[in-house]
Amino acid sequence: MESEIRKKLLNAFTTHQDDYLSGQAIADLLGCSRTAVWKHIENLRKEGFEFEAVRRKGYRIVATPKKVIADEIRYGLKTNILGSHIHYEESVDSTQKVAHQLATDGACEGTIVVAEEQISGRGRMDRKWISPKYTGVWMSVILRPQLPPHRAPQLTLIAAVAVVQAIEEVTGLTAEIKWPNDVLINGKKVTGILTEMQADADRIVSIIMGIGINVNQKLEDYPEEIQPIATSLAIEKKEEISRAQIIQTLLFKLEKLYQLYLQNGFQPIRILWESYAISIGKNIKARTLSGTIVGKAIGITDEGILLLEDEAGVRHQIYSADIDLE
Ligand code: BT5
Repeated sequence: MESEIRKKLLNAFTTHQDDYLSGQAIADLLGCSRTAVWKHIENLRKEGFEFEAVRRKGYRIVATPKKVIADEIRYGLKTNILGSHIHYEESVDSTQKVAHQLATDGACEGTIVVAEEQISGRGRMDRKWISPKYTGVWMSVILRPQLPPHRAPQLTLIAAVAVVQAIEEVTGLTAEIKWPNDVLINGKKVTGILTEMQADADRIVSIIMGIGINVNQKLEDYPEEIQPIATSLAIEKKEEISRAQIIQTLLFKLEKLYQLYLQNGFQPIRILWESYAISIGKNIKARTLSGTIVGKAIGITDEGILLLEDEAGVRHQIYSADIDLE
């Protein structure tokens, strides 16, 4: 369907959500015949919109598509770079895998990969990320910062700040960050971030920033073992949330923070990150590959590394770990 007509039609329905719109009113609005109106409505039905049609009253939208079609993300997207290319898939192994391939093939900065479902969604260290169909934001963003590889972990922290801000703006819910890559609401995980990179010895070639946000899952949609630790925006807010709106707001926040970071370095991000972090100032247990360290989380360094002070007052720099709050 021509995009202008589609936009006008959807606008008319969303501004008259509880009323019926007569075929004639729509025809007048679009400047077309009533037969053409019927055709446009049929096209929207094919996209997954559901209408109730009542004689002498007209049409009313009763359900919007479950899909986050690329168009829905594009309209109203206020970014310059992020989302300039949207690669949309119904089902993938992992959006990370698709994005890696696109990046290798030369995809430009800001290209995003969004899927309705991931069959083998990935967490860190080969763990699984549960990504059921039509429920969450399963997205990978390709970035090409001109930076040395050791700065890549900072990008995970930027993503976490952007997620917290986007969740807050769209839903009003307060989310918190657990170092390095978890976003929690009421102590349960609502988002995981996986930052991977392609790099030469001295510079980043591309960053593949994977973000998984649980949006409309119900608790029973999760396998039993993660039910105690996972939540979704809909569970917390007690209403369905638009995934397209989450993506748009997230990309907007992410772009702003990314530009701030490229211009002014990590310091301003660090301050924001620490203001949203739950673990800072608390006693934590850091499970690293080389052992477990218990102590107080002091903050993060300008590199984005976690600083932990043990009982003897010795400071440890934690590069990679799973954190338990004591
Ligand atoms: C993460 O790993 O939290 C990173 C998750 C990144 C997912 C995104 S989605 C788009 C892109 N494409 C991908 O394939 N991945 C990225 P980690 O910190 O290792 O946490 C993984 C652990 O979180 C699992 O072992 C489970 O315990 C738990 N988990 C799995 N699925 C979950 C979900 N949907 N919600 C909450 N917790 C989950």
